[in-house]
Amino acid sequence: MRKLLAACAAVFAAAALRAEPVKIIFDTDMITDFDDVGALACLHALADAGECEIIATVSSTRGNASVGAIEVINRYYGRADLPVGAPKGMGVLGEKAGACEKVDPAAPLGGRTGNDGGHYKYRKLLADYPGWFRHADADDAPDANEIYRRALAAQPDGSVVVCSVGFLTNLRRLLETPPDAISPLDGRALVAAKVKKWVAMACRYPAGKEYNAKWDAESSRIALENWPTPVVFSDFEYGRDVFAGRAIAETPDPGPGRNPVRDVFAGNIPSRAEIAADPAKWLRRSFGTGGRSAWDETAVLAAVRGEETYFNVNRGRYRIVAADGADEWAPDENGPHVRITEKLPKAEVGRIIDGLMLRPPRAHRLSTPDN
Ligand SMILES: [Ca+2]
Repeated sequence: MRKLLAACAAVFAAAALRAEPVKIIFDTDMITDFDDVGALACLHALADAGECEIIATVSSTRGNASVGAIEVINRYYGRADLPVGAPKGMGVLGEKAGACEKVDPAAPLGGRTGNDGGHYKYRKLLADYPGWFRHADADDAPDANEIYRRALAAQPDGSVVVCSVGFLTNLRRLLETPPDAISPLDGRALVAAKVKKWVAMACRYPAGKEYNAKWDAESSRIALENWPTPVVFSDFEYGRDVFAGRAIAETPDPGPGRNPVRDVFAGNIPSRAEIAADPAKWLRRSFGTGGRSAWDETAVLAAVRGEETYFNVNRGRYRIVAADGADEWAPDENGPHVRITEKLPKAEVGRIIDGLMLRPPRAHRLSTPDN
C-alpha cells in the first residue's frame, strides 16, 4: 500500500509539474544560420507537450525576412497569432551581420551565391510559403520593446524565461525602456519583477569573439552588465559538436509548402556522402553526420527543461571586454552566470533535439491553408 501511495504521489507530482508550463519569450536572429529554425521547432514541440507556453517570438535583426520566417514556423505549429517584433534604430540590419544594407523583399531571390548570400534560405522560406506570414520586412513588425513589455507585464512575477539565440540588441533596448502605459516599471525593474532567468546562446569560452555577442557589441555589453536575473549560457564550445537536423532532413518529402522545418534542414545540410568524403572540412563548417551544430536548440532545452537536466553547469562571469566584441569568461563560484557543459553525451542530446523536431505539430491541420 505504501508503495502504491508513493507511486500515486509521484504521478500527482509529475502532473503538478506538467500543469506549470514554462513561460517563454524567444528572441532569435533568423539571418544566416538555421539552427534558429530547429530551436523554434523544438520550442513549439515542447509547447505542444504542455512543457512550455510561448508568449512572444521576436527577431533581433531588422530590415530582412527574419520576422516572416518566424511567422512561417509559428503558423506551421498552429500558433500564427503569437506576438512578433523586431528592434528599431540600432543593431544588425540586412541579410548578414555587418552588412548594414536593408533587404528589399520585392527583389528577386539571389540564390545561394547571389546577392542575398546566407540570408537566401530565409527569403526562400517566404517565397515557398506565401500567405503564411504578415511581415515580409522585419521593419514592418511592431517594436520588440512593446512586445516584450506587454508580454512581461501580463505575467505573474518571477515566471518568465527569456531564451535568446541571436543578438542581444532587444535585451539592451528593453532594459533602457522608460515606464509607459503598459507598465509603471522601467525596463530593468520590469525584467527584475517578471523574469525568472535568461538563457542565452552566446559566449566564446574561455575568451574570443562570439557571433551573437560581437555584432552589436555595445548592446551585448550593456545587456550583460545590467541584466538583473540569473543568466545561463549555452556557449559556442558546447553547441558546436552537438549535431541535429539530419533526421528531419531525411524524412520523406511531403511536397512543397508542407513542412518548413524539414525544408530548411533538407535544403541546407550536406549529404552523408559529401560529409564522408571530407569530414574535417565539414566539421570546420559546423556540420557532422548528424546535421548542423545545435547551438540554439541546446539553449531551448536548457530554457524549458532546466540547465541541469542534460547538462553540468560551471559558474562564473561572462563579459564583453572590448569594443570589437571580444569577450571573456572568468570562473567565479559566486558569479552571476552559469555556462552549460557536457553531462549527457552530446550524441544523446542531438537525438533528443531530433526527436522534438520530428514530432508532428499538434494543431498542424488548423494551420495549413488547404486543410
Ligand atoms: Ca541564432
